[in-house]
Amino acid sequence: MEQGVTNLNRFLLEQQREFPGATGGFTILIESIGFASKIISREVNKAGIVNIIGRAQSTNVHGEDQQKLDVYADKKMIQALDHLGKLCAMASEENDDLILIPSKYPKGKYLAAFDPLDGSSNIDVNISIGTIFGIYKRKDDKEGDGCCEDFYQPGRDMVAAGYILYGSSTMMVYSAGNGVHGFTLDPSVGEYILSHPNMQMPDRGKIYSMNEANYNLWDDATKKYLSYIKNDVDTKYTSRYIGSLVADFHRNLLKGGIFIYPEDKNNPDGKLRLLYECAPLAFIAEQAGGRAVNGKEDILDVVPTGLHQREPLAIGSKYEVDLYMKFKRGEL
Ligand code: P6P
Repeated sequence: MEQGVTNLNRFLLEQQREFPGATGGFTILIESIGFASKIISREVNKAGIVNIIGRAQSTNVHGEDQQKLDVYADKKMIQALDHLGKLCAMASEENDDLILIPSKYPKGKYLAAFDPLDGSSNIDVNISIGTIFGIYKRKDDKEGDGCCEDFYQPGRDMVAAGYILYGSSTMMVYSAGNGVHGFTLDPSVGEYILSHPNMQMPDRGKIYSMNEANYNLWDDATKKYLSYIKNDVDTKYTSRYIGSLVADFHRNLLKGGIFIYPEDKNNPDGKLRLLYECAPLAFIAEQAGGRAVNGKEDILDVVPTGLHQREPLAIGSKYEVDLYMKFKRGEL
């Protein structure tokens, strides 16, 4: 009998069978993130219309007041995850403090960190944006509420990470440490369909993504690296910079290349957040054969000391990232 298409649920169940001890908790978590992303995708895709015709009413059918899309996305992620009994805490770019699980719900051993809608300032100009997530497991065997310190573990210890790209199509890309897999949303049935199994980042690329407006703020090593890349006449690099991290990363994952948001004179730790932006994408990059560094060490070896810690990021094809590290170490 022909197998037919593989949707996210089927893929997760097949993956789960490869882990005999699996309880299915992780599967429910990823499924639920998938559900939240479908709701977010629907809102993102009608944002333009809302701006044109305005909302029919000031509140939606659930009585929710009109909100900024990133606040809306944050609420949908929390609502999709807080009752599952799999999490003991969440951390979100939209919430300064740790998000605890309401007392009426059971708690679990996982921790979820996410940027619910990265690049939301691009919505007004109809540029792709994304949700980024990382799933950690509490290190101790404590029960009950998690705490900030439970998140202070190297990204290498994540149990899963991924993103949803709200672009020309909506795609979920995730890894649970067993390769990187991409699913494209079929809106006609509301299912994520496996479209990119075992994604591999090209060893080297022809694309660099950097906001060169910050050039004068960068250190000499970064300036020398960019000059080297630009003068590589054999490769003939091209510049692509969308200003939306998930979109820039996703393109480089498929085509090869490097994205760099380095530290600069005004931002000694760069702009991007370690816990729910750099680390989850670094997890994906390494699983796909690429690399991610902060200019000194691999992103996945950095232990956070705060939920919203910023970190310089250079991420993409191994060749371009290794070369960047040679410049940052003064070897070139
Ligand atoms: P800049 C979007 O605001 C974001 O957080 C990332 O998605 C994006 O890569 C970066 O900031 C762009 O920052 O300073 O170049 O506009």
